Amino acid sequence: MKRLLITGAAGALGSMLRQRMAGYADVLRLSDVADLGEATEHEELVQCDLADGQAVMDLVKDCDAIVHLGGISVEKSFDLIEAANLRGVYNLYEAARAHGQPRIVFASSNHTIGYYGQNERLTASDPFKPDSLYGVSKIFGEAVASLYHSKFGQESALVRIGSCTPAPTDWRMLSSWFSHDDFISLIKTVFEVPRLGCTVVWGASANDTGWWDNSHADFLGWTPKDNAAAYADHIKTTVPQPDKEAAIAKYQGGVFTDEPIHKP
Ligand code: NAI
Ligand code: 15L
Repeated sequence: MKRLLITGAAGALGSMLRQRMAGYADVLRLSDVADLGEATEHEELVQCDLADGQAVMDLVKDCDAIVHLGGISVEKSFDLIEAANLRGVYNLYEAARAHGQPRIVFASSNHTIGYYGQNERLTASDPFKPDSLYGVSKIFGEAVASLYHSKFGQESALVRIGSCTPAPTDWRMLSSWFSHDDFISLIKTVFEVPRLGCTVVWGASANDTGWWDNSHADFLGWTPKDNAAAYADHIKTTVPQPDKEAAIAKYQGGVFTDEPIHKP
């Protein structure tokens, strides 16, 4: 691959991918509204706001594939979410349409379905149950991806990421954890399979107590390798078990269900 674009490259997952995906493409084009530091030899740095349509149009030019991580990643006021996550994702898909339709990994979220109980098991066909305006914005992103697939043939992976961290750190993450290695192997699979379509993938490792069924996406040939169960003894002996009525123990989206509607 010649040029891979990563948006949100100054963030937690973007910084990880900046390191771990170096060498996957001839050039990594890294973008964020925040400062990205110094470019290495095989990097291009573009500081821009995803809400700026012309800037995003220029950003996507000449890219062969996109990992779209940029945007608000927690619950915030509607104004902030509207600019970065609604307008931002529209700008990205319009730019992709203008520039040869590179494949897109869209970082969706478990907060699209966060109000399901932790005693429920979901498939990709289950209806949305967002737990926040943030979750609603990810549903909007998935809908834009679906529209551009039906209308123009744009291919995307809609990765409903659980909790993508170096290791699980609480009881909920024994089910929602997505290891960095598994995320990277998924991204590579998405860019290498002959046919992607517009496919939802639950972004979770092979956790013993997982909630989400990825069998609809078996055709991708992707299998997560890590399992949060390897950390279960450590978590159960070091992290107090939450009350079963607490949001973090009751809902798949955890504490996001406790969030108010934020005002600017
Ligand atoms: P993060 O908040 O660390 O990174 C997001 C980046 O987007 C930040 O560097 C921020 O400056 C940038 N950004 C925000 N608004 C922008 C705008 N208007 N224009 C350009 N850039 C903007 O989030 P993290 O954890 O790295 O997550 C990356 C993506 O994955 C996010 O879209 C998040 O919603 C999604 N995700 C992450 C999960 C996780 O476990 N880390 C779980 C589910 C989804
Ligand atoms: C997300 O969507 C957030 O971006 C991340 O910060 C975590 O809160 C994650 O979900 C999670 O649910 O653990």
